[in-house]
Amino acid sequence: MSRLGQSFRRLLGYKEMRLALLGLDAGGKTTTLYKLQELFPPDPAGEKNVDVPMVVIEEIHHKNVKFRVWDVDGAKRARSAWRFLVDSTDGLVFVVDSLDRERIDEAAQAFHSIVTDKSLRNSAILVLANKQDMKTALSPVDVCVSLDLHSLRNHRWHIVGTSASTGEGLYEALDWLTDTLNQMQARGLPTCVVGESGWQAWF
Ligand SMILES: Nc1nc2c(ncn2[C@@H]2O[C@H](COP(=O)(O)OP(=O)(O)O)[C@@H](O)[C@H]2O)c(=O)[nH]1
Ligand SMILES: [Mg+2]
Repeated sequence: MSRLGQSFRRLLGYKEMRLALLGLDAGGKTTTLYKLQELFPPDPAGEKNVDVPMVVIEEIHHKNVKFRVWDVDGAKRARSAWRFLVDSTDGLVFVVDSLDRERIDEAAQAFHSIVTDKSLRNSAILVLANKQDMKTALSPVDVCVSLDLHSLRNHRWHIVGTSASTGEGLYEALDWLTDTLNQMQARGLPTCVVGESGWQAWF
């Protein structure tokens, strides 16, 4: 966005939305978070880098939206806590390690157990088939089939092949999310659920 465009945005005011980055450990969540922050830097005055146990929170800006992005621990022992951390989440970004064929079913199971949680019933769902820079990666279509995304009936969802290392796919991914959430809100649809998981919207 041009400087002039940015100044107008500031006058009009940004919307604030929350994203949760979830997925098995080592899929590329933290690498994605910092690549997103490089591509979509936050306002210098914005708050950033809040660390609480299991979560790193960073801000990114795209179009008219300031996103607070929660990078949540994906280790097995931490997954049962995901549902307590997704209060007020407008967009779920589920990062899949497309190289890890052995754990693709485990990723699918983890995905479905969180996506059906009532705290995410209004959220837009973005799946990143990450590590596409590697030749042996499963394609986004393979990941879509493995996660059985077509079975999702009550969510707006999208899948993009990405590389958190190179940034490939991240513009398309964030564009989809920003445009989808803006459209939902313009139609008066809710994009999150507040205060049902027991974890209050502190951040
Ligand atoms: N080749 C490749 N490696 C990646 C990519 N994203 C992450 N990695 C690597 O995968 C490992 C785990 O990444 P990390 O972001 O820590 O995963 P997290 O546990 O989900 O936060 C690290 O060694 C990263 O460098 C990617 O798109 N391509
Ligand atoms: Mg991490």
